[in-house]
Amino acid sequence: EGSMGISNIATCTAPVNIAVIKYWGKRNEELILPINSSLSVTLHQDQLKTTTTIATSRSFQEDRIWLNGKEEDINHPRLQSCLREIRRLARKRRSDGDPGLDSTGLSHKVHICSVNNFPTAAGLASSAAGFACLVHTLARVFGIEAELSAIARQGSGSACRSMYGGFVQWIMGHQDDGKDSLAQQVEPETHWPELRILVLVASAERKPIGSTSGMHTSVETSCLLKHRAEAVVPVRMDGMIEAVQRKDFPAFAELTMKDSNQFHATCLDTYPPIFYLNNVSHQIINLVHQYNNYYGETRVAYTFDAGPNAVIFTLQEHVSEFIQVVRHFFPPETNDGQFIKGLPV
Ligand code: 2P0
Repeated sequence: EGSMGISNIATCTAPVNIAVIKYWGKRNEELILPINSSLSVTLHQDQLKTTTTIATSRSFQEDRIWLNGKEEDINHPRLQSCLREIRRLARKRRSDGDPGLDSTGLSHKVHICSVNNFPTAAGLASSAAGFACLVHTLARVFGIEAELSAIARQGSGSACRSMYGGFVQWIMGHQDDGKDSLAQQVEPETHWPELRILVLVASAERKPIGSTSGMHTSVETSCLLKHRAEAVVPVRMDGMIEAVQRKDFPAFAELTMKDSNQFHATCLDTYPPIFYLNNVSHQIINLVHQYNNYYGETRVAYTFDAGPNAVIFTLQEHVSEFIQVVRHFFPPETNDGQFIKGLPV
């Protein structure tokens, strides 16, 4: 550590999470407080993930950030929220008498460098892994050990769920200050080792309507969304937690598909309507139902976020057969619906 040197540096990774009970709609846009709770599965660290390195130094003149090698605007309001909240915790820790930080560390500027190992903005939850990783790495650099999901939430709602592994719920909370709007692990990553996730890429294009503005319009215009948040999701959250705890695949799968379908129905109910699914997505939905129907049991489930790419849940014993079926109906050379990756959860 010299006068021009790095005073502190940390590198962390955070994985993408896939929601099986969807978050769509905010009651407070600044604090990012949702209108309903949600539940997701966090992937393993070595799969779709963000890696972030953060350094602090007294020689840094200002806070700066690079995303996938390109410098971006540090004044992004949500980025500023995360930086402000972490520095607030660090100051509090020092004023509480913890010697974890030297007296100058707090005034040091940060340089942030973040990379994804998957294409951004193809509806594969890059902001979730990105903000989870940012907040976790900042906490490392500033020596903070606290509940961080409420800070990650202020970067991107779904990011709070990537702060934990395994099966995670984001409890919507009821307070106006958002202190009770937190992520909580339902079961750890070791709980259901047979569960598998596949991603079927129907299009790698950037989605036409981002989640933040899409859900804003839905809250303003969709009465189906209001009904969903008030009457449907609370019941589904209980059912999903029970299905996960019992490792009941058919119950888990049915709720997952119904919730994906209802989310996309609320997009259609939005005015003007939002279309995230394409023809390939619809064909995959049909294929999954025909496959399950053929066996007379629910072996495979789909879910779609704010884009046309399918995320498939199944059990290890059915993975290779289902991939063969997908390859048969979507041969890579004749169709843009190409299979990319089989991911153990
Ligand atoms: C989810 N999605 O639960 C849902 C399902 C997309 C569809 O969370 O405005 O990027 O940053 O809070 O978290 C995408 O929304 O939105 C999302 P902001 P976010 O995964």
